[in-house]
Amino acid sequence: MNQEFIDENSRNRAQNSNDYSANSITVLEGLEAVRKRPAMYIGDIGTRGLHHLVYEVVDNSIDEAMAGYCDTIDVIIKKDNTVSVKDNGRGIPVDLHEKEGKSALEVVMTVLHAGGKFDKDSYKVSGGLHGVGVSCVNALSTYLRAEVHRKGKIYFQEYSIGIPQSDIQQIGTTEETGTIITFKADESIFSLVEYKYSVLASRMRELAFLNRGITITLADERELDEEGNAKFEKFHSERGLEEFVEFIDESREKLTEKVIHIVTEKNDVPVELAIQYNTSFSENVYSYVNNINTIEGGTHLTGFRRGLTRTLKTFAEKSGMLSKLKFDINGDDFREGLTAVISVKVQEPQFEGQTKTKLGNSDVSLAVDQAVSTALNYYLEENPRDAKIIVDKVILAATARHAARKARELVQRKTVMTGGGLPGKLADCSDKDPASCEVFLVEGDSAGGTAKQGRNRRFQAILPLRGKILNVEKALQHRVFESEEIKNIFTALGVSIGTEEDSKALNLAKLRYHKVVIMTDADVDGRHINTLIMTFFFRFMRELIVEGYLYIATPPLYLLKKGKNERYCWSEQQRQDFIREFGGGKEDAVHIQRYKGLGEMNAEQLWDTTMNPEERTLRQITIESAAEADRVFSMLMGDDVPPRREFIEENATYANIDV
Ligand code: 0RA
Repeated sequence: MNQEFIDENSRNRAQNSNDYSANSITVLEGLEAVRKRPAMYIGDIGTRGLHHLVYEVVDNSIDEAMAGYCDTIDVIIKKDNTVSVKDNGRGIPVDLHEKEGKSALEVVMTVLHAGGKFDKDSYKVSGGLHGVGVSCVNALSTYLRAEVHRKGKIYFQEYSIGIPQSDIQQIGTTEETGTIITFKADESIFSLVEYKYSVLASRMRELAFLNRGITITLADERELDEEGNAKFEKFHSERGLEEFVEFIDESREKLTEKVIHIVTEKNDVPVELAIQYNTSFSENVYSYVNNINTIEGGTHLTGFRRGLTRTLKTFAEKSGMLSKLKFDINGDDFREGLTAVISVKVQEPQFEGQTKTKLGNSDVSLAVDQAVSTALNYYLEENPRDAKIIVDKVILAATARHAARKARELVQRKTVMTGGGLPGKLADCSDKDPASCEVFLVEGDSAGGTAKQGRNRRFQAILPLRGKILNVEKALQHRVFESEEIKNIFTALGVSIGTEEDSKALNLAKLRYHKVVIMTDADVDGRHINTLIMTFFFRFMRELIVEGYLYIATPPLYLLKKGKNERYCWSEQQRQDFIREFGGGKEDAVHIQRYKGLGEMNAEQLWDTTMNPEERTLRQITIESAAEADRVFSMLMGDDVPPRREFIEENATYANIDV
């Protein structure tokens, strides 16, 4: 940062207003705060935070679209990972902002939380996760250019790390209106400035589904085809969430022909929802508040569940279909094989929870409850055949749950009979204080054996798992509890699922280890197993992730040797570095051992690189990353459709490694 330049700059423009210098200092302090603690504003400075910059800029254009003034947003990733976002809205105002003594554009671009504040007419709902304002993006960019097409004229202003490089300038005339923001993220702040096309594409697709009628395009100029054209996709949805649900369920077999879809407003809360039942056994309900995926749910989700259960139950009782049933039906039974998306717009959302993605506003609950009730009642009346199919499915779910409970009780009784026995395959540790104990879930018996030899048996336990644990997405609940591997996980960890009829709640009171570490091979298969195990924990032991007890071990990819020099490497970069340092840049001058599996390491090596708390790196699984794994998984793995498998291989890293 060039101190002299700022001083000069603010001195020159101080004449505009008496307040100017005071305001300008506040601005600099604000921008500096963002640069000092970027994670506080955008979540983190890794891949996720980097992509949030783009979301933040696009969100502003989406707001303009929601206000009804914009229908097209074009996003371009340029060769050097500069990103540009163009919309055809009204253009950010450029007139003098009296109080601040500078143009409105400059205020929006440089004052924290200034975006949209002075436009009372616009329908603006503030975002929770990304609602930090475009000024944060500006502060974290070495270069940013804002270009405004408005009232026949073209204006622009450029900034560096948030500081204006000159006053706003007029450069020409135009017939169009809109805003173009072009920025280059600061490489001294982000560990890597390289956008992932697939990550941006999923978010743009999601936004198009959530905001019917607008067109979002994404172009990647880093990747040109033979004719020199950039990679390009266009996202547009006329039917909104109805199409979103069809997309999610693309590889599932649907139970009814039509998606149940409603767009409404209840008590001033705009609600849109879409519902479809399929033949699977899993629940896939995604909820959004102001376009933000509320992973932790909240009042809108509670309202949805309550409305769904009550409406279907009343209908089923009235129709007499439940009279033959010998046991009760509970809330979960109405959601087996259910795919739904709920989207609400809330003026002043209260976000709670670990990742601030849980809606707290209590009035939203009733609004969604009423919306689902209206939509369902109408649908059930109009489509009696489908109504019967849905109720039959609910009865099937209740029956299966009953069977599952029996199976579970059998497991628990057996456990008691064998003296509360731990699984035979578990090599337990000697310490008994959960806070200092760890358990490694290890893929395969042979790697399990190595881990047993290598561990510190005082506080490290080993549980070998055989092959791929059950794909819980496809399995019936009682099958899940019949699986040997899964029973072993439950008993080894000392947790149980509520035995009361109505409870899926997890009992963590007797959890035996406060670190549960997934340890698999560092290859595609290993990553796949990681995703499976994470999906299992996300679906059946979510509380354990929320409490921060779940981790992934990171075994090395290579061992490099040159004479007496030996080094483990975890990345291609580290490998190249070693070759340069000790092999004079020649690959064949260095002995390279590639670890395809854990089994190729001996016990001491495994301890040194992966298990020793002094040396190892454990990645903590966050509820966000687990939800992402689950989402990629359940959206794409409903059935093993070959083209989708390819997608998973490509995105496997994104699904698990980005924690
Ligand atoms: C406030 C007022 C007005 C436009 C905008 C904000 C606006 C902001 C962004 C950010 C990206 N694209 C945008 N487009 C518009 C205009 C008020 C008026 O014209 O009366």
